Amino acid sequence: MNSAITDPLGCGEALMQLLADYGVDTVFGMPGTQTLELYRGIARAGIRHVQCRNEQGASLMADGYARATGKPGVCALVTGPGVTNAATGIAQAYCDSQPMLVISGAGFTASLGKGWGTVHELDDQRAVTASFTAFSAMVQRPDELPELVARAFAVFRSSRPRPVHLSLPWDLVPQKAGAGWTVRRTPSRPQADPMAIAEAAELLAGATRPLLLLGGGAVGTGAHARGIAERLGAVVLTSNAGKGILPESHPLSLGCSMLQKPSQRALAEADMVLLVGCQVAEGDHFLPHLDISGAIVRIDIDPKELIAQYGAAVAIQSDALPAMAALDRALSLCAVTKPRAGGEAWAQDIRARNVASMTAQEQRHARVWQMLRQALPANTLVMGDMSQLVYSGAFAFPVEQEQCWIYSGTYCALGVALPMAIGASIGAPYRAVVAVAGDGGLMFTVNELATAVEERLALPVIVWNNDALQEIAQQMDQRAIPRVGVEPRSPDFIKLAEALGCHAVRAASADHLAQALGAALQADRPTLIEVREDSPWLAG
Ligand SMILES: Cc1ncc(C[n+]2csc(CCOP(=O)(O)OP(=O)(O)O)c2C)c(N)n1
Ligand SMILES: [Mg+2]
Repeated sequence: MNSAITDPLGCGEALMQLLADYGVDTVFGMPGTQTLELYRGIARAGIRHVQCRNEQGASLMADGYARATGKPGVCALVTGPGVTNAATGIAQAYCDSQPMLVISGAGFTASLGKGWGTVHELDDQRAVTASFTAFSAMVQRPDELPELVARAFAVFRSSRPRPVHLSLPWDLVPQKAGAGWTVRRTPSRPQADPMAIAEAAELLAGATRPLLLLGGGAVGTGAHARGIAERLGAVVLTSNAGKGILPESHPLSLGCSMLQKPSQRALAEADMVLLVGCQVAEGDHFLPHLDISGAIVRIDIDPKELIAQYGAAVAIQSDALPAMAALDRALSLCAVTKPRAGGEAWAQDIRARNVASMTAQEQRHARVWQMLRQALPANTLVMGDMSQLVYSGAFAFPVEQEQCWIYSGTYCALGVALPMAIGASIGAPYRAVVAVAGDGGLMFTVNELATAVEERLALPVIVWNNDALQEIAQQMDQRAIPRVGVEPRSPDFIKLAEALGCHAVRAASADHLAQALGAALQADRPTLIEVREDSPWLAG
């Protein structure tokens, strides 16, 4: 008979019930001996559990879920290898400011740090994740947990979101929880200082060649970004995380083209840059430092960002939405309306020079992205891996909406696209989600196709196959380094995907690719679609 229902609740049950009360409906994970009582809690709270094939998949799925829903992705891991396997996904979420709650086991309290050779032993598990989490805590007593969970949700909802890791010793999880396990109110978010907004508005109003640079922190501010840009006749550039905040067909848009030299020059030539929720991170432009010589008005929720790398003339610590709304209003009240024609002509010229600067290889990539654009719904969420096709997609795949393009160029870890797409597809089942990965990148996490099959996800997984780790191979060629370690033998992707339970097809023409994508989005399982770079139908 069922002896699982205990009253009062054990810590594992109380924790999962509390998370459900905070709105958690899904946990990505892999159980083990030390987390059994957590799993009793998952079952009791009615939370959906998605079983990864390796904990790296769990943390990446949690990240993908967070990006598709705006809610924290949650993973449940065993101590030791569960945590170290998951490190890549946690560190990526840290780099990209994503909310993630990592709950893991830990050894017996008495054994922690002693080096007794306990199973899954790590000398200091808290320290392992401390450098890529907002905070990492080894829980000492059950009554600490409600406050730690509240603190995690304060990070997720009220400041720059980042992962949080709670380690639960084996002997703590079954203990009686006690009272006080209730949801605590989330703190309000920081709002811009009106004096700083007035100063920023005055500076921007005096600009002759203004440029807006929007990052992931500016998501949700599209209407105000558009209002400000149109009022100032400013051109608008985005990072990968900000792609689509302004529809890329807008005449003032430069799209997500920080990789392209003419856009980099525009950034250097602008006399005023409004930089919103954007790190200007290397992963977006592949340079040690971008040249920004104009004065900078910077808006960011994190004070560290406001003084990082590029000094700002006005540095506004705020949630981006109220700051952009206030700036838009301030510019409208002082009736600033610059002629848009100058900015539009400048944008048109930069766009034309960006197109002219594309290499033959980038043009081939652009043809693929045009085909995908035509075949996919406008709000499709594309998860990109670290493949040359994806680097070009930043500027060659036009989007009209924000949060349709995810490329994690800062942590830049191969293999992330497939598990992130699984998490996104689970979080947003009504939305088309597509993973795009190279032949090298896919092999890092190809095992998670089994998870996608189990979850019956209508997920197209596009493999860009050039039989090489081509980005690195070409860098070796350029430096006359012999090709060492860049031509791994790939499996037959079609057979591999079929063996894991997927549909699989090799695209034989543009029409075939479109038809395969259409079918994949309606299927009862994932579909691997192999696109070979040397396909004759992709030749110009
Ligand atoms: C975990 C990890 N290891 C190594 C690298 C270095 N790296 C960057 S791109 C790349 C090649 C990727 O090959 P593939 O996925 O086939 O894409 P392609 O460049 O061929 O389009 C490598 C090895 C990385 N980014 N991440
Ligand atoms: Mg490759």
